[in-house]
Amino acid sequence: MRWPRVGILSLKPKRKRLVALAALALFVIWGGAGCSGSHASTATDGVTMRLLGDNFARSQIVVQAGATLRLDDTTGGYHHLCLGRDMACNLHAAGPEDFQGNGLTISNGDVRSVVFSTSGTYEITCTIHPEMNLTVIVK
Ligand SMILES: [Cu+2]
Repeated sequence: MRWPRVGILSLKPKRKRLVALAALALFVIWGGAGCSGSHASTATDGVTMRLLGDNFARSQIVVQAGATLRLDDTTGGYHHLCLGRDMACNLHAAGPEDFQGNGLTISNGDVRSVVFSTSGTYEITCTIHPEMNLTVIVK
């Protein structure tokens, strides 16, 4: 009967430390989220690309480096966008974090903002719609 008591007693300081660590982690996460939210809302300049049901409104768009590209899907459809070409995500391509890897999804009615911070030419594709290729030229 002594074994469990000793075990519980010896765990108590560790649990206190765990609770303190969890509280600290929550504080850091909330602080970070508040920061990124305020940064995102200040980036208001940029250009808009309209999304249609199964394509981009245009196949090419020019953006200034550091400016925001607004993806306006208010009269569009459901899309899955990533860096790549012809429905295939290029998992190693450089570009805005939102489009990297498997990219992002956007639904009819949504407007998403993506910042292109580095000049260059970026290919964006939709993994759902075969015609959906966009070239973003960042100057
Ligand atoms: Cu699409």
